[in-house]
Amino acid sequence: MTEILPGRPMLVMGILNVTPNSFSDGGRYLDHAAAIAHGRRLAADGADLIDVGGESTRPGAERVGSAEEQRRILPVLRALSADGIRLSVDTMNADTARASVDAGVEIINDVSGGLADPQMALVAAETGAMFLLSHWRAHSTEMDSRSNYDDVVSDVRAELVRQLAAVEAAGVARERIILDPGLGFAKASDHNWQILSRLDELQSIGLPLLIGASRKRFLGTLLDGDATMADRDLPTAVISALLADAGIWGVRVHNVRATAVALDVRKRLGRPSLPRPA
Ligand code: PMM
Repeated sequence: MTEILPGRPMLVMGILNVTPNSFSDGGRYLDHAAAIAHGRRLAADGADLIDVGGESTRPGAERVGSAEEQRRILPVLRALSADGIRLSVDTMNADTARASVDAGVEIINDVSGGLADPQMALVAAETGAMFLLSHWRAHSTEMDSRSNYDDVVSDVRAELVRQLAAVEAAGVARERIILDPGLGFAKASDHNWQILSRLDELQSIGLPLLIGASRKRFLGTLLDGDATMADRDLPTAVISALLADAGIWGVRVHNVRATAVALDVRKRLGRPSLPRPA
């Protein structure tokens, strides 16, 4: 586990949503065999770690129960883990997080930052998994109405610091926590751009940052109205390269190949090299 501890080079997390309704890949990998095959492809494309989720958090999405969530993801996690592929789980349910760690997961990626399930921080503490703590205000059915900020960066920072304290108080070691501003979660388009342009204010908290910009709605504002989801991979990859320059710990992306190429371009330009985590 030490290879992905904070302070290491930028990590590329590949996204695998085993859901019928995720905004960009919903329904494509609901079948276990298709999901496992895609996970293997992402790893071959250069993902350091695959983030597997069984519940969509797209705006408006309804919750699924943790039993169904686990039915979707556990066989996929077990198969990828048996291949030696490193894993995180994208879940807001503590029992799913625990079962996923048992299946070989190293990072609990809770987009609610421990707010949705009061047991989550305790499970993170007990299992010793790393905890990816995102800024979050409300579930998908109401998050769009919660995007009111005085100053989005200061407010997100303050709320992250507050939740960080709560998670630490539950016993999660600070050195096992990674922060994420939660792009698209209770954020209007311009909020996401402001966060990306002022990441140093979040880095000053002193913990590693992971950014999930991939294919999100705000990138669509750069593109023609008839642009496809895949068209958002270009701005996503550009952002990945710029984030590497900014010293960001990791990115969560759908198109791993595009981000890997962007990082290679950076390297050819002589920017400080980014050896991949082992
Ligand atoms: N975004 C989504 C899901 N999980 N996890 C983290 N840590 N950060 C994110 O920005 C994030 C996430 C929504 O995107 P998806 O439906 O494409 O997975």
